[in-house]
Amino acid sequence: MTNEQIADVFEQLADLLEIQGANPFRLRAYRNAARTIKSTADSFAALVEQNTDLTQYSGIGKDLAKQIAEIADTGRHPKLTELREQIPQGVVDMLRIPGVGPKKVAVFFNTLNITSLDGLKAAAESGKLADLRGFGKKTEQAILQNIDLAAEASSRVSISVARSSAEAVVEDLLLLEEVTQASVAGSCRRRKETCGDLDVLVSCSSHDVPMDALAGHPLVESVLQRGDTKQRVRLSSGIELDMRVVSNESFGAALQYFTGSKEHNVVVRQRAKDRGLKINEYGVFRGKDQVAGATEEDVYEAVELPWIPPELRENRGEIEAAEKDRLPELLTIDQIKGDLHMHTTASDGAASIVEMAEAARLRGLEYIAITDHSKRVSMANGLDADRLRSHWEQIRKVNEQISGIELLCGIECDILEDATMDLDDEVLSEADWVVAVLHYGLQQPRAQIMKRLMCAVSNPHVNIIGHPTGRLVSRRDGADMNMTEVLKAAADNDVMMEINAHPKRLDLDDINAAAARDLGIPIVISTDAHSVNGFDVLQYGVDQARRAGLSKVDVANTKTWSQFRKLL
Ligand code: DGT
Ligand code: CA
Ligand code: CA
Repeated sequence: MTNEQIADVFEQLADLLEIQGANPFRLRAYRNAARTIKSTADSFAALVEQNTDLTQYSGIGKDLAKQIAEIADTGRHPKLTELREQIPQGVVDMLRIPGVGPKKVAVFFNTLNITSLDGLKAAAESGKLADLRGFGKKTEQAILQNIDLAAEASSRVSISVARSSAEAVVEDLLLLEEVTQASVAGSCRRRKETCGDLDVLVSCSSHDVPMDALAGHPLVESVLQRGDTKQRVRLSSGIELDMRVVSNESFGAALQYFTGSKEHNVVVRQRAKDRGLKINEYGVFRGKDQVAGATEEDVYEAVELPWIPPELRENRGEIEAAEKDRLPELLTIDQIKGDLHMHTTASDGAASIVEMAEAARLRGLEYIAITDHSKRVSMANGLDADRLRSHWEQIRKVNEQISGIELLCGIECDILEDATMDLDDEVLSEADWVVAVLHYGLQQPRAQIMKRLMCAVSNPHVNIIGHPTGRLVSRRDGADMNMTEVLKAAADNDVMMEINAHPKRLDLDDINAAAARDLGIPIVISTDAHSVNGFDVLQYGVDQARRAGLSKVDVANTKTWSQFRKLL
């Protein structure tokens, strides 16, 4: 169990208990514990294994320590299982509607007996919500606006949840003596930003061995279906997982087939047909003879193509590129040398400058930019010019004292609703690195959003636009903008574009990042870390860049410090 997974159990518990109207102190205890677990660098599962006293961590008492140990050992929490049986999934799904928390959900469930998103939509449409105490027309409208997005989201999970669960299952299957090969497949292997379900392939002489192991796996809540070669289970996180057992001779063909995408596979199958071959999940056949199928490489070779990285398999030009031997050499995570978007305790981060710098150095980074919030984000204790200057003073001091890593004095500066920058040019001109971002007024009309972005792009001190669209994956669409125009202006003004690596953002997305690359705009993949663990999300940004077909040369923070300094 990762810290994130353990924290997630407590967050779910708190939400469900709040829907039930539990004591606020209890809820707060669970939420505080979740926060502590998520922002601690040490693995709680490992601490449990070493019998470490967990009560030394803030917000964790004896009782919670016991619960953590149980979750780490079994992957389960009896109270959570009990609550899930009492509260319908449809009620839990309502929590995904932006602006709807457990308190509102409790009212829908307890007062109106609504148990599904459809039911909630109907109630909103007939004006029933506006009549509730503490609600109004405005809330009702907001719910109606966001409910479809929530309905879609409730059936898909973020790539971060998908990857950590699927990879944990595969790792454990590989420990079985009888299992010769195992791999993640499906959209998770293609690193899509969300996954509908997880797909896992195993090659094994016995079918019962991996199936029994999966059924008893700590992440698995229940077995939904068990056939001869396929088993479908539900994980405690709610997502479902398909495992298929195949033979070694078919492993490559099955991996190719179940990795998809369907669109990619349609073209591959047609190429097989054109060559008098037949391709399916068991292999590539000429008549009755199997000519390929043990590895993916030989499946592609049979249709006269080089192996194509899974992230590109969306039928978006990869087959043509492969045919001409022009597949990009995709970026890898070890090529990233700097991180240029992060927060400290000066605004809403959990760690100090030194702690962030040391954590970054430990991860092999050569340089970082500390980019706390500007004053408009008062909720996050954003900095005005005076505080910013003294913060930079601190950063310079740390930079002198610490070796092996360079610190840049940066700022995440808001682009205000009236199309001006939150901080004056004078102070921005003193920064090493300025990330300009939209946080507020994302609902403004396109013309105003464009005016704001143009203001930022044309400002001589702005280096990069951070999370350019402002979207939140499955939760909120980005601001209304003409991305092509924005990118052209960025290219003309030598402004870079960020891929924000946080799995909730992934902004730019794969398509826009490819468009930026095509215009020659340097891309920077940054974590937006708010704690030392925040650096962990880098992988998701790299995945998104790979889906965009980006190579090392396209990504500015692959440069070494001395090269990057020249770019600045
Ligand atoms: P998801 O789960 O919605 O995020 O997306 P995928 O791509 O993981 O889709 P899934 O789980 O339905 O199936 C996994 C892969 O198996 C899919 O990418 C391609 C292959 N596959 C599944 N069903 C079919 C089918 O009916 N025809 C073909 N050609 N391929 C299929
Ligand atoms: Ca899938
Ligand atoms: Ca599936």
